[in-house]
Amino acid sequence: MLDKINKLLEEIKGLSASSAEEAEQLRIKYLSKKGIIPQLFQEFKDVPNDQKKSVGQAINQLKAAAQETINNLKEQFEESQLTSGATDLTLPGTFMPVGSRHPLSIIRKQIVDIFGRIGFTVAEGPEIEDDWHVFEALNFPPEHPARDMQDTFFITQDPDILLRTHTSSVQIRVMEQQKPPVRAIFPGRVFRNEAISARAHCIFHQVEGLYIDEDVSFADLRQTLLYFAKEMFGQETRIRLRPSYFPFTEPSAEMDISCTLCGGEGCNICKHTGWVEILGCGMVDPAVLSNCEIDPDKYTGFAFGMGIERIAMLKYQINDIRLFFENDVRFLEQFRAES
Ligand code: 2U9
Repeated sequence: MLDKINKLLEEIKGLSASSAEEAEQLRIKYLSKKGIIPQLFQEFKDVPNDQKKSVGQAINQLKAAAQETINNLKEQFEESQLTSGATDLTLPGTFMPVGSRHPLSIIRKQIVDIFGRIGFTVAEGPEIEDDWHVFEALNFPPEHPARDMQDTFFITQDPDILLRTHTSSVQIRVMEQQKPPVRAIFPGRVFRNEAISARAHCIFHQVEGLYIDEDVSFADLRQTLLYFAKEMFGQETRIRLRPSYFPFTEPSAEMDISCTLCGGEGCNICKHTGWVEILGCGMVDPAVLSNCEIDPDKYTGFAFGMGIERIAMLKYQINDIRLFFENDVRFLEQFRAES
């Protein structure tokens, strides 16, 4: 019996398999219920008592050796399956880079939210416009320089079709369709035929606003814009209005805020004046209301307009407008944490 066991031990040490299936066949042959080794345990009953101890030890050693050898053979195939391209679900997942919002989108959302809290809705309109909605209805005289080829992009031979130079065209469309009260803001992309520099671009983004109802006053304009400035730049922000001129508003003004960097002490951002211009505004010219068939004797309104790039440059201290349009990830990534 011991001879038989030793022979089997040698046989098992020399086992090999070329596939997981072959290894399983070996397990069945040696270790399954009717396999060779369980069979030896049956035969063990007939071994004379004086040999039981040594034969028993030998069978146990044989069984342990068979289990170890066959397990090793099986593992070898499990490993080679992994290296041959099968998916290992226990590996850590692939890193997925998370994108970030564009700074102009962040600022536009902030502006929309600030005005949304005091009842302004949002309206949008086409970028390709006609002369009426961009100039004529807004009281631009026929010879106004903004109508010139130098300033406006015309996209066909037809001088009536052009890229909007401001989102005021959307206000005209809304007023043509909807009678007062109108209280809305108008974010959008606009186009001006300007030389590109650190300060100006031929494409930029505006948010304009319009409030038309009975008894809307310049005081309403001022308080609304003061609220906006404080929400956008901090509660300590002060504003001042300087007289200006636009064809579509009368009276018109430009609004400055106290410098966000030095608080009014004087620095490079405010060119040592303590004030920074952020938007234009005014009371809607009665002629513009008439053009949209709104009775200027019954209704008054205020309007304002600002460049989103300008607000973003001030808030984030960005000194070159071209950065917004280059899509350089080193620039864009810096706004990752913002919503
Ligand atoms: C209607 C009536 C009035 C919109 C206004 C401004 C003043 C203004 C500029 C700011 C910087 C454009 O982006 S910018 O270059 N805008 O100064 N915009 S009042 O007035 C309107 C608009 C529509 C029907």
